[in-house]
Amino acid sequence: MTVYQSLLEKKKSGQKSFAILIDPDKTGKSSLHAVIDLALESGADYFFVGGSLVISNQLDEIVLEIKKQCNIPVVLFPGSPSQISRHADALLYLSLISGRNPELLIGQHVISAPFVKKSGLEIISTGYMVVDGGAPTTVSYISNATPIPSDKSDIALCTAMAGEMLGMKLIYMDAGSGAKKAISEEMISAVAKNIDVPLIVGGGIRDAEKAYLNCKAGADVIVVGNAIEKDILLIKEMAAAVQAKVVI
Ligand code: 1GP
Repeated sequence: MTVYQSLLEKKKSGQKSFAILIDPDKTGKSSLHAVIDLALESGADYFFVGGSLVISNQLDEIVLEIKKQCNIPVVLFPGSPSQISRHADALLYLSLISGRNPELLIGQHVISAPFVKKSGLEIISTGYMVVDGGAPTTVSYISNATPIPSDKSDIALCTAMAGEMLGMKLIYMDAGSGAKKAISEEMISAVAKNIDVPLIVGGGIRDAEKAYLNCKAGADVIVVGNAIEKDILLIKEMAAAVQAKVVI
């Protein structure tokens, strides 16, 4: 089963997913092993690997190490076309639909298309929406694009609807890694009610309660990176919150 098929199956059965974001710059081998052990123990669904800035040369090594240790699918979440490892299972092919920077909407895709196609990776077209996280984040700075204001749920829902109608298979709403303020449940719910494709939500999620509330609001996949880097044991709590039956 492809990664996208697994996402669709889970959505159909109302099952939520928990994705652990691994930033290759911040992850050494020993901490990676500890994260993998906890991910297996807690039933985490995916590893997302990438970041807005990847300075180190460790991407392949990290992906290979995860693949060696477990069967949890590895999904690339690239900040630039250089962040591609053919050893991963799938690639979120991100177009920054919340911004008006043509390079991140289509420009970089054109330049890297032959290379991406040759990688043999499962390519998942993803409408990427950056939402204001209360202060500039790396992604909001690097993308050179204005994030969606955090209280403008109508802009978010129209953007997501447009992305879906353009044929994108996923919508990823992100307040940016380490965001001061995570995306509100109100905005998540407005978007979730208006699209049929799976909805990924991340950025600034620091506790299990917020992970649970985001699922209740309609997120299908919760992505957490920063909080886990600070306290690895959060993996268990977060996974349990995401797996908890959401009562609506
Ligand atoms: C960032 O959505 C991810 O792009 C995860 O954010 O690192 O704040 O959890 P955090």
